[in-house]
Amino acid sequence: MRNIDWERVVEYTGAPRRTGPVLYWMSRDQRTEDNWALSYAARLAMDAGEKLYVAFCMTDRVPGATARHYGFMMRGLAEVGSSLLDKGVCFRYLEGNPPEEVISLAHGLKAGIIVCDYGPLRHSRRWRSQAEELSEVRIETVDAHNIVPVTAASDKREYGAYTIRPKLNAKLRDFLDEAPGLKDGAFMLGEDEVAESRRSIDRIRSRAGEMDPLLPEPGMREANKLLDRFIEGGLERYAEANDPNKRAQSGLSPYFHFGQLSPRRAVFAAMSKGGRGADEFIEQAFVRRELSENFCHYCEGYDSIDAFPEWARKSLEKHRGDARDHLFTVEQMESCSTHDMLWNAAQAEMEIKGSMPGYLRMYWAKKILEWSEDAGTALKAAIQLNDRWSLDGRDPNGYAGIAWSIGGVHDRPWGERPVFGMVRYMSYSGAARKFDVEEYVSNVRKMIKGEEAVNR
Ligand code: FO1
Repeated sequence: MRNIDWERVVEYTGAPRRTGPVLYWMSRDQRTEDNWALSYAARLAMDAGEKLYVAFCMTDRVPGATARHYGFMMRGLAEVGSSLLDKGVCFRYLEGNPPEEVISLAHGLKAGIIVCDYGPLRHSRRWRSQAEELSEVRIETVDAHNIVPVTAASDKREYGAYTIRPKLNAKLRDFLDEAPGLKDGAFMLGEDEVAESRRSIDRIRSRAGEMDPLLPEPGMREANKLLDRFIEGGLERYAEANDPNKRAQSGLSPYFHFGQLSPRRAVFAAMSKGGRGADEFIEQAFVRRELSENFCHYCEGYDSIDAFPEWARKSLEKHRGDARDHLFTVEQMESCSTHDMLWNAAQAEMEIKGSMPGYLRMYWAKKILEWSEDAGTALKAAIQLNDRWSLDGRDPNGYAGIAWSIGGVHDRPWGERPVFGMVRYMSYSGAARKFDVEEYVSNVRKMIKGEEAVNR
């Protein structure tokens, strides 16, 4: 493997590496293809003539996650387990507090090193630091999610897409290689390890529960099929993704979020195809996504108003006392019962399908600012609704998108106005100038009827 992968090791503990099997603690990048953490762990094991184990620990304490999220994730994990079994790698499914369960497995296996995949969010960081306290086994964390590893892209918090874009593009070629797959036969499993893997896969399947027919089909295979369809038929329409009625979204973000598809593979496919829509998709799936990663990596308060730029925080504070035409609680918003039928439709679509068109995400969050007593309350409400109802909730993309909408993160000051101050304003009439609002609302109404029909 090229020495470039060393730059993908974004964190490691001081403990020296010892002999013994290699344990890949899978969490964010739940796939066996194009996964640098898996490739790195496999390389360490092969070079040392040691076994490779992959463990995933399920915890029901991930903030705001619901049965829909677990159902989508667990189905994808069952596919991961089977794929690892085919490649002679033992897969262990654990349940409980991840650091404790993984460390006790590592000690049981006498692992010489633990490889993690990198996630910038608070709970992922906490798991890794707890693991380090619980064990003296060396832990190395690989950035398998970003094309340009987050610490290689920039060593500081970036102001916006315009500052990080040149840095990302300058390194894109260096990091565009596909992560080497596991060669068949590279690893062999004993009888008992095969049985162990099968037991793990069965337990995952039993916990996955019923599949919600309105949600996309999860898993690596499905993700790759969707990517192929999108690149072949949807990419050129992506240029009009701002019109919700064009249904031009890629639909890939839940697969990115759960790591079932590597963003690199999607961006590389768009670059290879080129033409209309390719640049817009690359901007979203590469530049905007890795800007949000930079935001969560360097800004601990990625879900608080502390993350807002000074101009926005001051301006929102100055207009904190402005009269609001409407005030809604999270419950009222969740029941899609505001006065704004476009907003209600977007919220309803997210509750039914687990996603809403990209343009409406910005409108949706900005209206929450307009209808909340202050920016802090609005931020909390938007994050709560997004984490609960969006299939790709709890993702750096979501936190950065909401902080952009409500607190001007990665944006610039606009003309001062009530409530918003100098944070960019979006209006219903502005939306109506961009697309046929009536058409979008009536399509969502049909979706709701359809849903009622399904759930009858
Ligand atoms: N990762 C895990 O290692 N174990 C889990 O039980 C788990 C549940 C989960 C539920 C919803 C969701 O959106 C993500 C979930 N993840 C889980 C993934 C993990 O939280 C991600 O790696 C981070 O959110 C990304 O930084």
